[in-house]
Amino acid sequence: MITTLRCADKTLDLTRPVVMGVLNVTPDSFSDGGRFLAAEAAVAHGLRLIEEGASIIDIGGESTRPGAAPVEPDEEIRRVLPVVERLRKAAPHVVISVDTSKPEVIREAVGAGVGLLNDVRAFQEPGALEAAAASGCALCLMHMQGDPRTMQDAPSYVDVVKEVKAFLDARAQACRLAGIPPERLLIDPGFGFGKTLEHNRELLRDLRMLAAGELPVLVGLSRKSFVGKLTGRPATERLQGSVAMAVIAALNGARVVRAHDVAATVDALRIVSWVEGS
Ligand code: 7PJ
Repeated sequence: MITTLRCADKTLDLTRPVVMGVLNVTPDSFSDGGRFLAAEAAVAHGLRLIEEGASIIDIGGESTRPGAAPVEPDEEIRRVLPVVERLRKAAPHVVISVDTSKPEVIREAVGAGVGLLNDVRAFQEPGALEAAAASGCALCLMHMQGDPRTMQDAPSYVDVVKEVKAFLDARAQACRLAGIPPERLLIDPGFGFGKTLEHNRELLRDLRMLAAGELPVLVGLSRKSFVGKLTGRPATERLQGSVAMAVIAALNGARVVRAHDVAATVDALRIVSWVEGS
């Protein structure tokens, strides 16, 4: 397995599982007295996540929650870029990631110095793969069935683990053909993206089927609705359930865990590293 991820001017050691902290910059997350204050508040939160032990900060300007509406590229750039620029200055050692599918946003983010491009559509939008290939950034390839507006209507698979793996293999191959070496790739089964509770269960239980390959696996389980279904808790009270999910994923080979509650997740992953003897 590849244990050193190349992220433009930085590298990330994945011999032990690390945490990617979630930093949403959608209007509902840091909305208050205007764009400048919103960006400052987002940067302050990002710095807190870094203090808590996040190795990567994932900045997202377009909600991909089930039913979410799309955002124009210019608007997404206005939300994300000031936060990328300020955070890079304030914390130059941390890998900054941007959660986007749009080539325009990718190019701006690369220019501002991000190290990782995280795309829930796995760089299938026109021009996205070319924009990503032209950077030195790492890419996270995620599986999704359908699109965020309708993906939870009726997800359907014959064999979810096989189908997700085949999709990720095909996207990794497309990346290689575009000149992106495997040292720049992460794969992600896309928990909750066009998946029923049972599909999520199979993917988590059989995560080794993905993690046994050469590419490191990233998982996003934090606060998702299936954690709510299992625990009966609203999004703000899903820390314990999310940490339990993170531990299972890490024991099954995940190398990057995307999380809102960074401090708790970092502690839990330390325990996993300890029991695995690394
Ligand atoms: C994921 C993501 C995920 C990756 C979101 C949420 C929805 N990126 N972006 N994997 N989820 N790579 O956090 O509830 O699972 S947004």
